[in-house]
Amino acid sequence: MSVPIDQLVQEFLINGYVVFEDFIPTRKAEVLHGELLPMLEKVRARDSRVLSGDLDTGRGRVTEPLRYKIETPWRLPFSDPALYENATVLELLERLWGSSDFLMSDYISYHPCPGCSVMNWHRDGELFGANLVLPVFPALSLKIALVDTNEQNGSFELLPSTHHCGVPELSHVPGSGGGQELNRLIESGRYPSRMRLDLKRGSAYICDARVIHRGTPNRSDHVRMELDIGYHLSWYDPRNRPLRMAARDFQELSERGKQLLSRSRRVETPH
Ligand SMILES: O=C(O)CCC(=O)C(=O)O
Repeated sequence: MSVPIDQLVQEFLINGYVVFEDFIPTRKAEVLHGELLPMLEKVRARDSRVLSGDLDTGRGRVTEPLRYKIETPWRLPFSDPALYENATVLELLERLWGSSDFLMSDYISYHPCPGCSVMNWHRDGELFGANLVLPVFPALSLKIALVDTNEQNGSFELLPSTHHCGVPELSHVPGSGGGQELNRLIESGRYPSRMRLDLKRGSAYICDARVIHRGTPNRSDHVRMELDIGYHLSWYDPRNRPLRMAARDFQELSERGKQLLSRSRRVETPH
C-alpha cells in the first residue's frame, strides 16, 4: 500500500482500475472467508434467484448458475473500519470524484463456486447518453479477494480503459440481457489488452463500472470468494438495498464512518 496517491489516481483514470496489494493481512482475509462459508452453505442450499434468508446467517441469491451474492451483516469481522474506511481508498475516491460527499451504498460478497461457467462480457454501469463519457463513474466498488485468484478458480477478466469508450454500439443497460450483443462483439474481435486480475488473498481492487469485463469459469475445488464494498456520490442513486445496522452500532462509528453510513437503515435488530 505504499504506492503514491498521485500514481493511483493516474492508473485508475487511464486503466479504469487500480489494485491495492496486501490491502488486508492474509489472516484477516482467512477469518472473513471462514465467516462467510457457512452463510454460503445456507444460500446455496436454497439456490433461489429471489433474495431470501436471514441477514446474520446468510441472506442472498443465485445470480447465474453456481454464482451467489450474499448481503453482509453489520457485525465483526465485517464491520471492521479497516475494510470500509481505509484512508488510501477514501483519499483516492475523493481525488477521483473531486468531492468527499460520498456514501457507502451497499456491502455484499460474491461467491463463484466450482463448476460455474464464463459470464458474458458486460458492463456494470450504464452510459448516461451516447458518446457521453464522464471521467469516473459515480458509483465504485472496492473488491477484496478472500482467496488467491487465478485462471484455475476463474479470476476477473477485463479490457482495460474501455470505460472511456462511449460509442452507443458498446452500450447496454446492465442487467437487461443486452450484454449478449456486447459479448458477441468482444468474442468475435481481436482485443490484445484482455487481461486477468490475479490477486493474492487480501489484495483488493477498484474497477470503473463501465470497464468491459466478465467472470471466468471456476475449475478449482474452492469458491473464489470476494467482499464488495460499494461507494457512490451522494447525488447518484445506485438503486441498492440500504444497509441495515443496529442504532447502537451506528453511534459507535467514527465521524467519517457516520457520514459514509448516513443513509443506512437504523433498526432495533438488523436481521
Ligand atoms: O466473477 C467476477 O469477478 C465478475 C463478476 C461480474 O462481472 C459481475 O458480477 O458483474
